[in-house]
Formats: sequence, structure tokens, C-alpha cells
Amino acid sequence: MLTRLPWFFLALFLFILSLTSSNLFAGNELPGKGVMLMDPWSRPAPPVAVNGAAYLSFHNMGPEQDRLVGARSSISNRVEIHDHIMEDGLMKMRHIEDGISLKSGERVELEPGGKHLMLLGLNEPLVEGESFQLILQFEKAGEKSVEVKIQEKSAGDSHGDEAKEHGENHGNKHGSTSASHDS
Ligand SMILES: [Cu+2]
Repeated sequence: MLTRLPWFFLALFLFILSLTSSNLFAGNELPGKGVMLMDPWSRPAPPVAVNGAAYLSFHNMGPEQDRLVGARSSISNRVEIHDHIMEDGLMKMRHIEDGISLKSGERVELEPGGKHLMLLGLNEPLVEGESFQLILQFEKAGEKSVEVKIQEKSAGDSHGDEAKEHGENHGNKHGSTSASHDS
């Protein structure tokens, strides 16, 4: 026989839990209002490509600092947060272990040659015009899913091609991005 008592304790427990959670004080926010995600895109990559990269912009609209701590997608085995760092006069990519910090009101852009999301071990080729789901993990805003559009953005700019920089793809396909002039 079920008495009301266990339910009372459950309710009390949940109430106390909610008091101790800092989320309660940010609870008036609509989902997605804390960190706004804009313009997610990725460069097309041929079937022989081992890795790819994805880019987007973050705008922290919330009152407190947040942090992008990780990402994942079914498009690749792993997704890492990378940055470019000058080392011995050379620009090198580095895995940023502690993620990307987003101050309140701050806008951070991931772009070729700068911070990016490295798609390590592509499970399928990145075909222009298609898209894939990417899940971003934030310290406070939690997980957010975005649809990444696969498109060639800056024709004629071979700078900052993260997939090639990793040097794991030694195919002879070279300079394919700089050959065409879009108008
Ligand atoms: Cu990278």
C-alpha cells in the first residue's frame, strides 16, 4: 500500500536539490538564450580525407561566464577543440584541453587559421551542400546541437586549411580550393 509519505520526501528532496543548484537562478532563461550559436559550417573534404574542421561563432548572451568544454558528432570518431599557436616561427595546431572560455557578453569566432573544431577520423566524406549534426558541450548551458553546413566559404584562400595541416593526408590532391574563382 502506498502512503503519501514517500512522495512528500521525494518532493522535499527535489526542492532542496533545486535550491542548491545554481541553475535555479538562471532558470528564467529560454533554452538557447545563454549562449547563442551562429553560422556553423565546415569545408568540403574528399573521400580520402582523414580529418576535417568545423567553424562557428558563439555569443554569450547570459549573465555569467560559460565555457565550451567539448563536442561530438557521428561524422567523425572524435571532435577536438583546436587553436593555432606560433611555435618556433611556425603556426601549429594545438588541442586546447581546457576548452574555450566565454565571458558574459563576449563573442568568439571559430574560423580557418584560428580556433576550430577538429573532426578527427571522418566516418564519411564532407560533401558540399550537405550537412551534419554537431553536439557542443558547455559547462553551464549544457549540450546544444547544431546543424553544420558543408560549404566552400572563402574561394581562393588556401590559408588555414586545418585538414591538410595535420599532415595525415598525403594524397596528391593539392590546391583544389584555390583553383576556382567564384563570382
Ligand atoms: Cu586542428
